Amino acid sequence: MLYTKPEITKPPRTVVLMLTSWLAPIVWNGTYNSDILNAQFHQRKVRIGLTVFAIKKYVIFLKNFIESAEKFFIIGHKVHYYIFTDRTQDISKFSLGDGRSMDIIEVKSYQRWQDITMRRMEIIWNYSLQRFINEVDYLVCADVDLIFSDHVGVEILSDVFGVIHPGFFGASRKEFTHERRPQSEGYIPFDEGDFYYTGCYFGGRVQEIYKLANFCNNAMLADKANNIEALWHDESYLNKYFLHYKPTKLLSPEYAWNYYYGSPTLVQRKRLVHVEKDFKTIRSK
Ligand code: UD2
Repeated sequence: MLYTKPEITKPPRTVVLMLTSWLAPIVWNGTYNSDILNAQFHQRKVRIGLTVFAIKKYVIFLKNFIESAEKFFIIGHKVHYYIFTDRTQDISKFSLGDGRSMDIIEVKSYQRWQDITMRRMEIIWNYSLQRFINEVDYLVCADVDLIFSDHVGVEILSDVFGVIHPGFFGASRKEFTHERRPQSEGYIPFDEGDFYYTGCYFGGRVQEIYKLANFCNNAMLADKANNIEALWHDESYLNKYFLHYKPTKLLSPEYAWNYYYGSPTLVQRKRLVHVEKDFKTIRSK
């Protein structure tokens, strides 16, 4: 395979951080070569599971999510979709590309939207042992109200990856909306924290996601027992996990963009973008 030799004195991007202080790469456009990565991952014949929850009215987002994933998500590798829903009858048939498959798994719903979003961790943890570990090598876990709008490939894969939240990549620690009450398991003091990670997208090897989901679920249950709920629910517990168990790769906000934050030049591509939603309607019964 022919490609340009890497040059020690010529980093591909100079205006963005490409490596954390614990030596995890931060993935930005222009910093990697997809051909090399694809060849490496093909040699290992990796299988990737993509989990997504579409509970109650959120089923309306599923069609665009899957159809866009079929265009852009880890094309050319084995991908298995795990759709968790309480409305199996409302899920239409999808036509999937070669090497791609899908399971629709019925789960119960919760009354409060906060419980729906938080309980995803319990289900991911449970299924990691029951199924995922036997079926896929990596898991990617995403919100359903997202659309893939550009290439998302194997460059995202690592032992455990998190995504820098689009609203906070230039923010100070103080501005991070971490949980600040010491009574909560999600608590992060003002002088700690590396990045603010989005709750809408994370992944890694199944064994690692098992640990991550177990931590977040236990933190949520402990808080529930104490009658407290972290400010941003699963996102707060995820941020706490990543503070102590640092991700081995970080994805730049290209990988979870929200046009609410405009279109800064640093973010050259918007690969996965948020769908605008009317919170009141979509979260009502
Ligand atoms: C943020 C996070 C989200 C989660 C949540 C917790 C971002 C972009 N997303 O999103 O990951 O941490 O905050 O407060 O930062 N869902 C259903 N049915 C429901 C409710 C939720 O299926 O009735 C699922 C669905 O996959 C949805 C996800 O849970 O995408 C998160 O819920 P949300 O999109 O309403 O949360 P949001 O936008 O506040």
